[in-house]
Amino acid sequence: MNKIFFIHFHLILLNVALLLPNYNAMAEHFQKPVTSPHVCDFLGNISINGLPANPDDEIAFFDSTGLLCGLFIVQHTGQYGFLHVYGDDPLTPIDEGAASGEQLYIKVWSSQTNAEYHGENIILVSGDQTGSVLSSRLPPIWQSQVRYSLNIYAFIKNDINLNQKIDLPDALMGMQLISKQHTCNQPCLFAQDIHNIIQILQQLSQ
Ligand SMILES: [Ca+2]
Ligand SMILES: [Ca+2]
Repeated sequence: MNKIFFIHFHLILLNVALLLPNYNAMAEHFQKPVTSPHVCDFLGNISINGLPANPDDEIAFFDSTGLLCGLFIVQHTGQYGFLHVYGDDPLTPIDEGAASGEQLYIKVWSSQTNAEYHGENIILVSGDQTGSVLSSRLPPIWQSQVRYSLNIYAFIKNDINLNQKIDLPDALMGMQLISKQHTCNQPCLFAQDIHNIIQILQQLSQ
């Protein structure tokens, strides 16, 4: 076998690998979506509990009926995409995914903690428009053959100190944040009440 054929064969394998969706390798948490010829793409930053998401963390997109129609396994820390979100193919009897203009929902899974984030534990921020990639609408919607930039922040709601559990230090930090934001002229009963509650929480958390 000559060298040129060997290199050519490997280039073909590489091209095939690049064409395949990246979840063929190893989705551990979410199921793989059914593919269709109609695709809307998303990309952007992804963080979990204030830190960039790790390789093997998973992002899933759902249509408004709860059908999983997009999946991406993080490869580069803190980034995702292009994530293909599949649309329904009207020529097939099954429902493959979203319709034009349909709202999309997102879930995130941490491979390190095995925790799933969704609903009010996800904050979405439109990314910048660059070239053919548009800044995503909020909430995100599905449009065929459009690429959107969308940053995803997954976190545990009320975990104010970002230590992945909700306990007294979170309540204490929350009250301290309120007291810093609140200003009023003396005498101020509200500020005194806040101060007293902070003292109680400090004693309880010791
Ligand atoms: Ca269909
Ligand atoms: Ca906490």
